[in-house]
Amino acid sequence: MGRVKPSPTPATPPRAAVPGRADPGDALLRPALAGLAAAAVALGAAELVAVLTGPMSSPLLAVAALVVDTVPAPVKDFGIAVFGTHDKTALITGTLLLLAACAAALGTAAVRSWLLPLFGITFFTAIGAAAALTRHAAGLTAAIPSLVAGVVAAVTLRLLTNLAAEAATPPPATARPPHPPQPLTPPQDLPALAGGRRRFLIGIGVAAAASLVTGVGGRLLSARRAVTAARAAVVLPPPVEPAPAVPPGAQAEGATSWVTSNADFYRIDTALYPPQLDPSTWRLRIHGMVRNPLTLTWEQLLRRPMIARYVTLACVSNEVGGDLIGNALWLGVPVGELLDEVQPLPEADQVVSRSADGWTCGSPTAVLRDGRDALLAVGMNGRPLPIDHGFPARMVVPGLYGYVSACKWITEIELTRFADFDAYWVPRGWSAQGPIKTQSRIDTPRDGATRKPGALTVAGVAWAQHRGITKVEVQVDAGPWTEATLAQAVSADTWVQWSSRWEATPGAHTIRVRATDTDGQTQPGQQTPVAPNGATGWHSVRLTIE
Ligand SMILES: Nc1nc2c(c(=O)[nH]1)N[C@H]1C(S)=C(S)[C@@H](COP(=O)(O)O)O[C@H]1N2
Ligand SMILES: [Mo]
Repeated sequence: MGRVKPSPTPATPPRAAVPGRADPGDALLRPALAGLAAAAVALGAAELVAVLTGPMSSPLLAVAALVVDTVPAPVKDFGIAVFGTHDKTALITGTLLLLAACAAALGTAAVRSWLLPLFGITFFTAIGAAAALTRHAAGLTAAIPSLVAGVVAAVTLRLLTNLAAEAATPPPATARPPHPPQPLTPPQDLPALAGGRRRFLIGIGVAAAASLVTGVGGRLLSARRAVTAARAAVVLPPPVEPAPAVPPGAQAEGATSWVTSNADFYRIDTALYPPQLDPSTWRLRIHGMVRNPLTLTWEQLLRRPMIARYVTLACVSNEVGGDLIGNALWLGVPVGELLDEVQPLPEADQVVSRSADGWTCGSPTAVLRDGRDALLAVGMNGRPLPIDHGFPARMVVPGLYGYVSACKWITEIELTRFADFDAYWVPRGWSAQGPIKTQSRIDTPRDGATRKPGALTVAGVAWAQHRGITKVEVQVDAGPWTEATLAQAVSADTWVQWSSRWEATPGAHTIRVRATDTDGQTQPGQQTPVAPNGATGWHSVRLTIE
C-alpha cells in the first residue's frame, strides 16, 4: 500500500474563529450537511427495516426499479449503451445524487421554516412508499421502510438543525449586559463557540456512522436472507450412481467422526463476509486458452449428470495435529468432463478458478484431467452447499490443498499457464503447486490428558488423498514403532481412521504417530512450517498415567 503523499501546497491556516460573528459560509454549509445526514440516516434505517419486509420494499431499490420499469425504451437503451452492465449501479447512484441535492436544499430551508422540509420529507416518503407498493407481490408492509425513513428523516433533521443553529449562535460574549463593565475575556468565549461546532460535527459523525452501519448491514442481511431462501428452495438432482454408503468399519472408536457434518466443517477463506450469490443470476464462465468457451447457468449445471463422492479436504495452513481438515460427501459434475468439452489448448497447464469476490486458485490442468473425482460441487452431505462453504458451487479436488483447488463461490474457470498467472496465495509466499502431504493425527487421548494404568486406546486419522494410506504406526516414548489397526478405507481420496492399544504404565509419556502412503513414503519426522506448501512432522501427545 502506498504512503499518503505530503500535500504539495502548504496547508491553509485554520480559519480563525471570530467570537461574536457567525461565518456566513458555515451558516449555509451546516444546514445543508444536516439535510444530507438526515437523508442518509433515513435511507440506512429503511435498508434495515427492509431486511424484514423484503428487499424490494427498500425505497431506494423500489424507486430505481420503478424507473427501470417506466422509463421509455429509448432512454433505457441509452442508459445501457452508456453504462453497460453498470446501468443499475448508475441508476441508483443517479437517484442518490438527486436525493442528496434535494436533502441539502431542504436542510438549508429548515433554517427559516419547517414547512418546506416537512413537505419535502412527506413527498419523498410518499414516492418511496408508492414505488415499494407497486413492486410485484408487495403487500401493505412494503410501505413500512419508507414510512420509517420519513419519521427518521424528520427527527434527525430536527436534531441536526438544532445543533447547526447552536454551532452558528454567537457566543454569550455579545449577549452580556454592558453594565457592570467586565474585563474582556476572549479565551473563555472561544470554547463556547468551539463547543457548539464540536457538537454539530459529532452529530454529523454519528449520523454518518449510523447510516453506514444500518445501510450496509441492512443490504448484507437482506442479501443473506434472499440467498438463504434461494438455497432452501434448491432441489439437488440425484447422483447418476447412488452415493456410496459409509462402511460401518470406517469409524474407529475414539477417532473424530468419519464424516464431518456441515456445521462442524472447518471454514477457511479470505472473505470478511461470504459472497451472497443468487443462483438465478449465477453464471459459470469457462474460458481462456480453450477451443470452446462455455457459460453455464444454475439450471444448466443442475441438469448435468452428477456424481457423489466422499473427499477429504485439507488446508495447507493445517498445523501438525490441527483440525483444518474435514471429510464430506460432495455432489457435483466431474470437472474433467467440463474440460473435455471446452477443449483446453495443449499449452494451458493451469486451471484458474475465480470466486465471485475475486479470489483465485490455480490447479494443474493435468491433475484435473487425470481421471480423479475432481468435482464442480453443488452438494455437501446431501444438502446444497452452505453459504459459508461456497453456495451455489465450488471446486473439490482430491489430493490438492484447498488453496490451490477448492474455490468457493466459483464464477469463472480460466485455462491459462502457470508461467502467465499467479493465483491469490502465490505472490503471498505460498507454492504454486500444492499436493497434500501424507499426514496423521492422534485424536485420543488428547494432549495433556491424565489416564489410569492399563489398556488404553490410542486412535486418530491419517490421510494421503488420492494416494491412500497403507500403514499407520504409533510410538510410545523411545519405544519401537508399532503398527496400528487401520479402519476400513472408503477410497484413496478420504482419510482413514486407525487405532492402537497400549498397556499404559505409570509416569509421563509421549505418544507419536506416523503414516505411510501407497507410494511407500513414510511421513518424515522433520518439522517444517505450513508455508510454503504444508507442514511436515509427526503429531505427538503427552499424557500422564497415574
Ligand atoms: N473463494 C474462496 N475460495 C476458497 C478460499 C478463499 O479464500 N476464497 N480458501 C480456500 C482454502 S485455503 C481452503 S483450505 C478451502 C476451505 O474450504 P472450506 O471453508 O469449505 O472448508 O477453501 C478454499 N476456497
Ligand atoms: Mo487453506
